[in-house]
Amino acid sequence: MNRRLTVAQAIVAFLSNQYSSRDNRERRFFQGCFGIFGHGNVAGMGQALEQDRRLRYYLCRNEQAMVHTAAAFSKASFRLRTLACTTSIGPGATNMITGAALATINRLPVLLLPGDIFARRNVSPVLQQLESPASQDASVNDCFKPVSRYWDRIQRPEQILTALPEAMRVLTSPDNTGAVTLSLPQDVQTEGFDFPEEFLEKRVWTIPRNRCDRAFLITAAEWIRSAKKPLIVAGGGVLYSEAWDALAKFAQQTGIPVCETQAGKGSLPYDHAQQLGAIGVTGTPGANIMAREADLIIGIGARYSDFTTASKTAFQNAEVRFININVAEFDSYKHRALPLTGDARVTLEELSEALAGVRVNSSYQERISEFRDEWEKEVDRIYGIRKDPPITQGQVIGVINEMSHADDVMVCAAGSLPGDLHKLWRTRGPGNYHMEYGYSCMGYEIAGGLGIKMAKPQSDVYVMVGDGSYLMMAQEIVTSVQEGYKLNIVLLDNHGFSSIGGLSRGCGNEGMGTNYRYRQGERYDGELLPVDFQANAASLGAWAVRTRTSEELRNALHEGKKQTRTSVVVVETSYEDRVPGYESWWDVPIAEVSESDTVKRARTEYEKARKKERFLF
Ligand SMILES: Cc1ncc(C[n+]2csc(CCOP(=O)(O)OP(=O)(O)O)c2C)c(N)n1
Ligand SMILES: [Mg+2]
Repeated sequence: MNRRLTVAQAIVAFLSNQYSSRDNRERRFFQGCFGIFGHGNVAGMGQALEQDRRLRYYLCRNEQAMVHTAAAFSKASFRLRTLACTTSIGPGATNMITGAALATINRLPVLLLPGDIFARRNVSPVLQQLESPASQDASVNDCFKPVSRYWDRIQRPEQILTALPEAMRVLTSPDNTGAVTLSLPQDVQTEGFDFPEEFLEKRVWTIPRNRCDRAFLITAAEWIRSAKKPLIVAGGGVLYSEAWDALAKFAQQTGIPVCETQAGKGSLPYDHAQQLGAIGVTGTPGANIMAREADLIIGIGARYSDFTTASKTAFQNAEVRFININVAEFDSYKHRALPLTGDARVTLEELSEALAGVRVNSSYQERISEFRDEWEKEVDRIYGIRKDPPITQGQVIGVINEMSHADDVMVCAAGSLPGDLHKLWRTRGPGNYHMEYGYSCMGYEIAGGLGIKMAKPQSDVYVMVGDGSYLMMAQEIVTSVQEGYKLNIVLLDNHGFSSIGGLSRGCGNEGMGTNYRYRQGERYDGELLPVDFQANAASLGAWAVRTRTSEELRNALHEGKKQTRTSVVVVETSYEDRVPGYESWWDVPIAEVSESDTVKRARTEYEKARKKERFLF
């Protein structure tokens, strides 16, 4: 039996009937489809979504933002669900490229359906078409290729019969997932075809828990047994595999300490006895000192970005070896590791069994406890700093952390906040800490917060956003109000880019372009720009208030919590007061040639520090 549908109608029918399943829990894979319509999709995908309401349509304000929302939705769902995104051709399509890169880098499934130029070609060039004298087979949508894990252009209706299953395979693949882009020429979207009924029936994609090679597992157990100073680096894969209980058991049983990457934070609660906190550039002293000395690193679901490896200076023991547990073969081989290519949960369970009775010695455990105690005191100290307005960022983090519960979610992405939060946030449950730090994309915060709230409507979502990020992308407040997905947004106003200002000065420069001030001749040395964030947020439909002291902030947050619509609490924070770095380094190359003494000095320091970098090949 066939059903005559347009290509767009068949896509909507197909997507609404796809399910994922893991551990015998089944869920609809697509919660809905975001979209902004234009001539490139309104009569195709727009018509189909209007007619077939099984795939719920959501209107947003910006195409980049909707991809962030989809990525955050999938991250908060541990990659077991996502959202689709449809756009018009041209700028609507290319607006999604940043979102696609973010999703692919963070290994998060999102399905992108940009409109594309006519397959028929006779009316070219159409509005917004990129013309090429070299080929008629080129459009701006080709820009999605390097940032997509699967890319296709649908030139004939029957191509979706093979393209959509491929798209689903990649989206639900723990190893391969990321952005999937199906470019849909605007004429093809509307073409009718007799699609087989079976193609449109319910289909369940079972997400596997692959097991690693048996011999490698035995070797890994031997390596762990003989290690004197083992350390676990927990990455995002622990959370995506829902392996937190298996990790807690493994760490408890073996006594091996655990530190966490940005994506892996929350793998253990902050008060777990083996928890050393953040590792790397934005790490804690305990994690970084123990990483430096470790003779065995067990990386679990970690990509080893430069923030985690402190630009390859984190692991200084000449004898250090790596065991990498990772669903992706690509990651499991990093640092010449013994590759346990497989799912984090089952691999940890198997390792626990293989290591029954094996435990680190008691002096190693004491060291962990000492580092833990010292670090908790340091967090208390930073949370407890009392300063006249403008208050410190550490104080703000403390206030929000103390208010929030294990099921709530704190979301952030860029600026000076990620580093401070990585160190200071006391994570109480998996998913409680949601940091987008693969792409660290300014503008993810509010759009991402919306996706989290859609995935976890019962939880309070706290969006922490700098003034720079807010000015880049705040418009999805309107969408949150429209959809009744309430966000608790805290906007930290330090009048510019504190992070990059600090970095600029650290590189011997003067912080050009990092303050929001009036121009005075060649410099931005004038008065602060009078941006009224409270009025701005209120104008978008939010309940908004401005605060200065931490008491005012606390009261406003409680008041904001009572509101039914999205609240924005603006708090002025100090540009200068920063949480220090601990026992780490980040490679940001400094000018080798300069007339400035401060740059020259920074370069000398830089050359010295770089000597610690290792080639872990
Ligand atoms: C889209 C994007 N553009 C540029 C950057 C580089 N960048 C990182 S942090 C930052 C400034 C962030 O300012 P703000 O949100 O006010 O946070 P603050 O540094 O003041 O904490 C910039 C420009 C980025 N991460 N993302
Ligand atoms: Mg700022």
